[in-house]
Amino acid sequence: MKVIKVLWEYPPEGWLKYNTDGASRGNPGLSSYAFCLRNDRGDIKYAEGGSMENTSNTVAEAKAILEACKHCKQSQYNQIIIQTDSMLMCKVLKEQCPFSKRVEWALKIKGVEYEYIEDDLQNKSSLLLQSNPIHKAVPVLIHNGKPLCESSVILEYIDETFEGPSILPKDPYDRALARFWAKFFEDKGLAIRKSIFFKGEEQEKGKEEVNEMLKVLDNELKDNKKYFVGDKFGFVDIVANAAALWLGVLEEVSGVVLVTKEKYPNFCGWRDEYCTQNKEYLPPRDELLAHYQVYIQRVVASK
Ligand SMILES: N[C@@H](CCC(=O)N[C@@H](CS)C(=O)NCC(=O)O)C(=O)O
Repeated sequence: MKVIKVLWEYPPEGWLKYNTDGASRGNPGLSSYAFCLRNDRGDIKYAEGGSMENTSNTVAEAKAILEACKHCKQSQYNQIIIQTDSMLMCKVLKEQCPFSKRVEWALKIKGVEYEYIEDDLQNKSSLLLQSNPIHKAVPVLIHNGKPLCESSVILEYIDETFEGPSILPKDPYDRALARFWAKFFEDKGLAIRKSIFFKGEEQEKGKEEVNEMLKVLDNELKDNKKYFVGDKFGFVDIVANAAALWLGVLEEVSGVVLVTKEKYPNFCGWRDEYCTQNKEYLPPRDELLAHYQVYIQRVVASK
């Protein structure tokens, strides 16, 4: 038997750390949750635990995190780290922004080493607010100490700044076409959100617009066309990540049906191929599903 020792690490100076755990005897079975809070010297400041009705291990892990968050909010702490041993809960809580994934994708194509800093969009960091004061959104690329915002702008910057395979086509006409299609995808973002997260008339309008988008794409992708511009993977294909993967996941978690093989066979064929060919640059579908199952509940609860 191989034993790997995992050492508990002190939080940085001035920070507090919650360690949470949940367990069930059987799945589902009698369950319990617990968490404890330590300061930067490792002293225990608070600990709590409780039993739960018959439930699963994951629900018990989630409850432990939730109770730690409630305690943190009541105590008005703001420099805190929550550590869980549940891989699934880490995946569920991890940010899964398609726009940020585009930037990481481009950096990987160019072979650029980078540091990824995740932000809490419910409680945005001062780094994010200072770097993107206009939109207050991720992604932001900080290069040579200077911030850049908007994923497609960042992709063009990466292409022009770093050596490696080109992302935009070399030919000016193809470059213009690439920008046209990238804008097309960007302009449909709000309609996708409306069709999934809104209700009533706004949702119907969103669905109509998404259907128009799918009709256009289905026509564009006829004859087994693989790439949007020319015969090489590039800029538009990276920007198309949300339509290729996120859209289907959002449909599944919301129950809203927009894409069917009968209506959009070319789009579906392209999408399947895209997800297989670009696996290494896309998050696993089950992780996205787990994330958006929780996300959609938060959106519904906030309305
Ligand atoms: N057009 C922007 C969209 C960026 C965007 O919407 N990011 C989302 C996360 S996926 C965000 O940070 N939203 C801000 C918020 O939730 O307050 C881009 O392409 O970079």
